[in-house]
Amino acid sequence: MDTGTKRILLIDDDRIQFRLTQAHFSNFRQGSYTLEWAATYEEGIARLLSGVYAVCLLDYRLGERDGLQLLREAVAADCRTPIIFLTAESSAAVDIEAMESGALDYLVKGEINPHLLERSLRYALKMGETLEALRRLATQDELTGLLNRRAFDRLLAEETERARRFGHALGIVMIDLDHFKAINDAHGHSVGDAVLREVAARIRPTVRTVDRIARIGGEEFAAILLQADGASALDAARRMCEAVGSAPIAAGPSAPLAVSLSAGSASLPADADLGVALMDAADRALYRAKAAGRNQAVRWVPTHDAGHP
Ligand code: GH3
Ligand code: MG
Ligand code: MG
Repeated sequence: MDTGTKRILLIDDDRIQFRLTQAHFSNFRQGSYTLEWAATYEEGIARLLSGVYAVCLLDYRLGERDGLQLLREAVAADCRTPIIFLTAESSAAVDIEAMESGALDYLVKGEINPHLLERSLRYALKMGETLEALRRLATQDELTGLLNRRAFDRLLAEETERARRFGHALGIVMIDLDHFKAINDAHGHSVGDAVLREVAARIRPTVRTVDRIARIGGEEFAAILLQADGASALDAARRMCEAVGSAPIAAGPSAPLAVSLSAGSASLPADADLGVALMDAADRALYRAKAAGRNQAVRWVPTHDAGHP
């Protein structure tokens, strides 16, 4: 756990509450925290979503708008900062609503003392870490650290929808390692695993940080490329081929292994209208790459399978 000073954000339209909270902070017994203050809804949400705060203390009353609204907006924006909700008086209805909307804890303002506040901060921090670890477990491929199949499917559905709504292009690349079974057979499963890890490490830097790469099967990978049309998706597929095929992989006691991959690319809206159809188009292009001799990238062209739906 990080032991450095933690930045805590207070979103509250009341300066007195800020002073009071600051005074509580100076009475903490352990842990090093600094308190920062946002007095309005707009400033609060912007600073919260910046992601630099360890915990956010969010007041129910925020001028014209209320903290529940801000809480829901933050959660909808995938905010990862733990939020502790502050209510003016013991009001069970608001407390319950806050917890159900995504707050990790709540404090009743009149009852707050340094001990209670410190305890709640520590609890929110711990709970936030646990949630983050669970999130990682649910979305990450353990072997390579890439996204897993489940996360990939969800992202693809979301990004397809977004691309359609905003009229953006969306590229996809499907990858399958060439003759991977032979590597396993000749060198063993653990060398195969080491190869898979190195392949992941090599293809990750070939795309931008906004693009997402997943291991969607044993020796199969896929990439979602934001705002990439057919030509740039093919470019990315070629870079991945090159990154893996251009230098042998040292994955065990024997000499470095020559590894290659085949890739198929497709893009929205040119080649498909739905994520599933997009994957299917790229898969067919991948099949063409295999049939054409492997170690290459092929872009989906509809005429390829004309007459063979
Ligand atoms: P092709 O060029 O036609 O794709 O040939 P291939 O041998 O790669 O194709 P195939 O699908 O027949 O074999 C894939 C092999 O990948 C089978 C399996 O032994 C291996 N494999 C699948 N998942 C894993 C894994 O997690 N670790 C290791 N080491 N091997 C795996
Ligand atoms: Mg395969
Ligand atoms: Mg294969």
